[in-house]
Amino acid sequence: QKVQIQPTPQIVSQPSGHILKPEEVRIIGANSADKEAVKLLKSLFSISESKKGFPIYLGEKSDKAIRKYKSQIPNKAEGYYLSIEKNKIVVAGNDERGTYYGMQTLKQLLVDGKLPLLNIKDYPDITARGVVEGFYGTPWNYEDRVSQLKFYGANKLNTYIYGPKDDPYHRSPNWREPYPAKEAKAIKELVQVANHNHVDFVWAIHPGMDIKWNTADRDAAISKFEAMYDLGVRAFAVFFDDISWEDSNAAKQADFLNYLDDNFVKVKKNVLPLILCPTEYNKSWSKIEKGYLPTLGEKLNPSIHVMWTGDRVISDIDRQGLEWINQHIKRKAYIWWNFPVSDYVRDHLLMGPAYGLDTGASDLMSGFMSNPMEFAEASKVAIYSVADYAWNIKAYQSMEAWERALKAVMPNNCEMFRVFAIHNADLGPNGHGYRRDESWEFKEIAEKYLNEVKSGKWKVETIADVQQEFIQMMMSAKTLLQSTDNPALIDEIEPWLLQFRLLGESGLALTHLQVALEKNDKAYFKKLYSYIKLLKEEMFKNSNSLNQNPYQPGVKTGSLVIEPLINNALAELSKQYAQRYNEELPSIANYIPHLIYTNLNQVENLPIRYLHKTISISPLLEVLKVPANGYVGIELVPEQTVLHSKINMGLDEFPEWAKIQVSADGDNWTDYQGKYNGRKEWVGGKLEGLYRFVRMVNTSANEQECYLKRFEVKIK
Ligand code: LTM
Repeated sequence: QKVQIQPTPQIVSQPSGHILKPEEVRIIGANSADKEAVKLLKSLFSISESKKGFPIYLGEKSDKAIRKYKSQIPNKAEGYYLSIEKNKIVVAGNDERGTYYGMQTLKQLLVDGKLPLLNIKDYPDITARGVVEGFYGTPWNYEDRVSQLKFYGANKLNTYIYGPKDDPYHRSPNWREPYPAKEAKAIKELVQVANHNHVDFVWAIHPGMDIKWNTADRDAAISKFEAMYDLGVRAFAVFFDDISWEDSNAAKQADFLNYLDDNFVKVKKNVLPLILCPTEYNKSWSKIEKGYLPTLGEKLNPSIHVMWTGDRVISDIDRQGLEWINQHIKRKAYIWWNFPVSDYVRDHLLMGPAYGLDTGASDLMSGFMSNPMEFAEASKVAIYSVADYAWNIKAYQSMEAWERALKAVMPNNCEMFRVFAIHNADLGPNGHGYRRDESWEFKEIAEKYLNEVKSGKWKVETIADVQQEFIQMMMSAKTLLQSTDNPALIDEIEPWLLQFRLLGESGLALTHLQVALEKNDKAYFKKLYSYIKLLKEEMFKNSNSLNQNPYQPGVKTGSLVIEPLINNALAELSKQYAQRYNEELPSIANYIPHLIYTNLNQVENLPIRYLHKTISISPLLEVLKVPANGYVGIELVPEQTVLHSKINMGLDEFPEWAKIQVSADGDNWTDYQGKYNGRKEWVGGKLEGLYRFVRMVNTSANEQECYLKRFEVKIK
């Protein structure tokens, strides 16, 4: 019998049989043991005071009840010893949290009324493990957070950092103000839920957009911390990410943090060490010669943690990168892992495995936090895996963790959920250039099928394999849409399920086009082709009505393998039709000819969107650095009449250093005149003649900074 424990424990003995769940248990140590562990135990067994009850020894290493087992307990924070024998059970923690985690393991081991006979010595590799709710977009709601905190407790994650970018009381404009009563009450309750689940609720402040480096603002931060302390918060973070580099003076940031540390954290005594997210939070943005990170390393009080996203904003985490940062900050990096966050690819879901994490780096990190999607329930697939990784790094296997995560999140319809997840893993082209594998079990078949379609020599088995996948997609969508397994999850992913079903259906219809060609049935081919067109139209409609957000609106699914397969095979089959019947069919594959036009690495991979004759660049969330002669814009293919253009650089006034220009050939440029509107956007009107390029260019001699909140061109 194989025992399955999440996260993967450090040392487990081979089970030597099992015992039946005792009818009644007697807790030895209930009065001194961790209260939450006792509660959990009481929820699993019926409790008896009588001597006949099956004995369960419960408590921490200093407790009398546990004294005999003290030497068995790993001498590690949050570690525990668990032993299940024929005549007794021992759950002994190195500390309270250890006992609680031991109980969580016992809970998992109780399957079908049986318990395996074994013993476990277990402890986490990384001190702080959890989630930073640090994304842009709609913050999680109260129910999401309650469900998350319970999930963390069950998966032995001990930290939740509250820092949603779109909470105005976390960031500007209201970081100095206390929360209104309703929000304050919700936070107070959440802190209590966190405590019940042994999760440290860390409240983060993000003052960097408008902070003044003076006493008034230092004290404003302390007052805010005091207000949060009154709500029960006992752990704090300060974020300086995604602010203008001009405000990112390391010495001033370090002074600010030390001030909060000396005058608040250390004074309170029961507050955990501060956490800082610096402005240079990844290697690709770091200019060591300018001294930002080394200054933090030198000046910050040693107890303050420093967050780090890796070699890039969105990045794998490896030993080499960790060694690099640790030497500069003079402490172990506290990882802010930007996965499965999707705030820069909001039309995609990131449901694939959590891979790219070094399994030999446990000694180099002080914390590991996952930044999730705005879809809380869907994010649990990745969070489950992060819990496994951060607990037992050497043993981590991303695929195996992923399979278990799917079961944990969708226990009854797990197989159908797997079909959905496997085809919804990649992010599509994006500004960070971060991609994930997708449809990995189907890729080869897809390639084979497309080659056979192209050569006209197809095999029945290949078609059958492809049809099976498309039918599975349809079944998956339908089953999940009707599933009551995890209603909150289905609610979040419904737009993608609807789209997934249509994609499967169009794929299935596509395979019948071949049959029609084979039978030389022109009329049937045309009917099928129109049907696929209808399906595509419905998908287009979905993309323009569901998941509408100002960044990447719409719903993309199966975008790495399935969708291109369908489009390519469709183009090929309509070509074959045209050759055979000498009749062109209208193209129904969606293809955008227009391109981003830039010489800046930071934006060269940003996707382009084309809707209602408007071409737009997918907005950038971080600060854009524009060197002298740097430009960003749109290439219109072929050249077009420009009706209007709108550019939002997130600046109060149109900057002197920039010009908006147009060109027909990319060599000769004309200034494009426009006006700043009330929404701080530059707007240019209709242009005479045809143009191929519209761009914003830095005409000054120095590097400049701005945002890229909107860049769109409407054509005739
Ligand atoms: O990554 C950090 C430290 N900051 C922001 C996050 O808030 C955001 O969610 C991610 C992904 O877009 N990128 C950031 O720069």
